[in-house]
Amino acid sequence: MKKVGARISGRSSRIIGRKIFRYVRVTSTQDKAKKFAQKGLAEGTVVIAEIQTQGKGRLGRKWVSPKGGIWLSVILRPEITPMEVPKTTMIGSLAVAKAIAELFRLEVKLKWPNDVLIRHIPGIEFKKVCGVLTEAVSGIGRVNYVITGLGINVNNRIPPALRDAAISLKEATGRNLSRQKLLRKVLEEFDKYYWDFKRQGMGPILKECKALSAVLDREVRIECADEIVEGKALDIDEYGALVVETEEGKKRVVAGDVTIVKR
Ligand code: BT5
Repeated sequence: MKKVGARISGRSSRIIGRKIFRYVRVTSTQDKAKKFAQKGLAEGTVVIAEIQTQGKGRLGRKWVSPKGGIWLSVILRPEITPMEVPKTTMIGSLAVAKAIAELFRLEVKLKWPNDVLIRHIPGIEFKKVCGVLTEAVSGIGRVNYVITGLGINVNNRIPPALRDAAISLKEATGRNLSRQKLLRKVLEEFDKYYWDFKRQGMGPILKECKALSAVLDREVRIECADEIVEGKALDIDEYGALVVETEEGKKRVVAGDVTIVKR
């Protein structure tokens, strides 16, 4: 594992990205960031790599991470309970969605709980451009630290097996993009929303997430760890849970994989 230009600092961020550790190749930026967090490195520290050899999705799934994308993890130390951890996923995905929308004028949506989707032509399907992975280490009733990982397909190639559901920004815009510019914008947005969250809680952030939601008001099928929930997605509550109107009444779902049921 090679470290290049570690500790690039001096940006005007308040928290996120005050220290950035850059690597050419790592197993996963999540693991690097976790080690740094255990050593006591500050909130806002970012670990970024050109290539991940064992990029991680949720539930032990793989995240394809070749050269050309943005693969990064951020150390957060919010004063929250374990139940509130999904809030950090919302903050991270909103930051990416905003950065993409502003820089590239693409239509963006958030697919609960952790995907950012884009489309470049009206009428075609939205596809996944970014996935967010949040891992927390908690003590009794209190979160010790959170590692929020952002995987953004920028100029990287998408393997054929994923092309039905995944897209890169290069494909959507038709050109090679500056990863440095996007990285700066993502960290800036993350910093802004995280700062807002610390000062005012989730209120305004939740409102923005709901406005961009791809699932609200839609008929959904959610595969959870031990059940399948079907019904109409009614709301996202302030803990980041999805509220679904099912045949048996309202259900609150904390995590799962959503399929939007087309009618
Ligand atoms: C996620 O999981 O979407 C979370 C992805 C987080 C990746 C970042 S990169 C930096 C940091 N370091 C890591 O090791 N991870 C984080 P999930 O919702 O479980 O989606 C995983 C599924 O997305 C896979 O099973 C594939 O179907 C699909 N997938 C894999 N690679 C992809 C890619 N590059 N783009 C779009 N979809 C992908």
